[in-house]
Amino acid sequence: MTNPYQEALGATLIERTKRERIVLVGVTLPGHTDDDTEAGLDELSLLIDTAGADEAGRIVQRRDAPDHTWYIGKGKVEELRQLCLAVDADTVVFDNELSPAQQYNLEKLLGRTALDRTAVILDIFAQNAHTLEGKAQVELALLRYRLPRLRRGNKANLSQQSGGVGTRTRGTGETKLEVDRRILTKRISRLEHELKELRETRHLQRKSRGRSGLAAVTIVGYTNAGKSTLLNRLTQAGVLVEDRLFATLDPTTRRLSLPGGEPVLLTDTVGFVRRLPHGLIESFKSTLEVASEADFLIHVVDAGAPDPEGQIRAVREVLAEIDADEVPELLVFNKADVAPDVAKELVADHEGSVAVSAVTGEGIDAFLATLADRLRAIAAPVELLIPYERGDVLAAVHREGEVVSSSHEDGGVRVRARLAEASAGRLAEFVVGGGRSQPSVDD
Ligand SMILES: Nc1nc2c(ncn2[C@@H]2O[C@H](COP(=O)(O)OP(=O)(O)OP(=O)(O)O)[C@@H](O)[C@H]2O)c(=O)[nH]1
Ligand SMILES: [Mg+2]
Repeated sequence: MTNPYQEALGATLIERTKRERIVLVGVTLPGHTDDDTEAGLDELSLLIDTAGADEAGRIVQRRDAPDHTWYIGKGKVEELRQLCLAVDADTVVFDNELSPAQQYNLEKLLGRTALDRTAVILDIFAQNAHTLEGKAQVELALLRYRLPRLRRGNKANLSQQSGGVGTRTRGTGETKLEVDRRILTKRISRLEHELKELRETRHLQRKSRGRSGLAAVTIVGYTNAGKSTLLNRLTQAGVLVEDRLFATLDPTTRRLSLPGGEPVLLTDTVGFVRRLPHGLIESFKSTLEVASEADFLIHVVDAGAPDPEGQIRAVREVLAEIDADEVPELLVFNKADVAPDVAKELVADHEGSVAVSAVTGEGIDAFLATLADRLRAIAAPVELLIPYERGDVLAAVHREGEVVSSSHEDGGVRVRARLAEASAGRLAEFVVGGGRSQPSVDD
């Protein structure tokens, strides 16, 4: 049986009839170090393993800019070809994004499939999507990726697969490539339309949930940080947990009772990764809305990962891209059982954060108490007057709390914001009114 994603990705998909052998290619561009490139390739290697293939070797090059034709230099392409022959590799994968033309030129010269990081991530998503909405979102992302890559004589030409379409157009002067483009474009608008309808249904559901008065709390974080494990520990949700990247694609929501507080709706969702393809973010809008429309984010970080701070930055970049960077967040350093010292250091470096182990349960009670406290504070905005030159304070308020309104005055920016007690305490010199004793604006 043909996999629909195989059709969608055509010749660019990783074979799954056997484990492919893949050579990785990394390029160090100005502003980056060779260590950055190696770390990127280590992660790409994990992504490839998750997609069902094996790393057979790697090649790196330092460049001032990508080569227009092959991304790497012509000599390096020859070196790459030799390596592929030596290690018997079927495919090469670049950690950097290849243009459709570069991909084509590389394939011609190497005589092998050339992919980039985006294609690998799309491939994993395609394997892990289970719900109607998840599948539609993945297919849309795949088609958008494939459209500019369609070319004459493609291995998987749509007009051949859909039987007869090519024949019908014979004589109308329309080339097969044009027919393929038309089929893809039509399917893309159909999916966009379906997804729009699904989003609208979801909005209605959210509205009725809003009436129930429960706060919406969403667990976000780098892929494999332990988000699903945490949801399971807190709510016995029974969500699939795996030591794989992007095990979760479709959101799961459960009710959680907090100590001495109102119950909240807790949602586990898709994880993020460095340089998450923009097209994928675009296509996953409806899934990602569980983060941008949440009242509060639990940002789970794997304290045992090679570069937790880099993962935090990567997650915040995606959050900014989906307009979720102003939702208040609580940083939770997970896997404290495997990296207790690092977890302690990270907590010390990030005010208001906590360390837990979702597996052993260590730190979970303190985490729940902090969460309850932060959520109570959400209902109590304070007013701050921040001098214009204190951009750092304004940034901290945005990061640690939720800004309700802001206006410009002679002395600075007047901001009404919901802040946790700890943050409000630390910023006390800028507080001019409001506070926990005042009724909330939503009351
Ligand atoms: N030692 C240890 N392992 C953990 C902890 N939490 C999660 N893990 C492991 O980390 C791996 C990933 O856990 P998940 O809960 O699937 O992570 P996730 O963030 O939901 O990952 P994706 O859905 O793939 O983005 C699994 O092998 C878990 O058993 C923890 O506190 N300690
Ligand atoms: Mg998960």
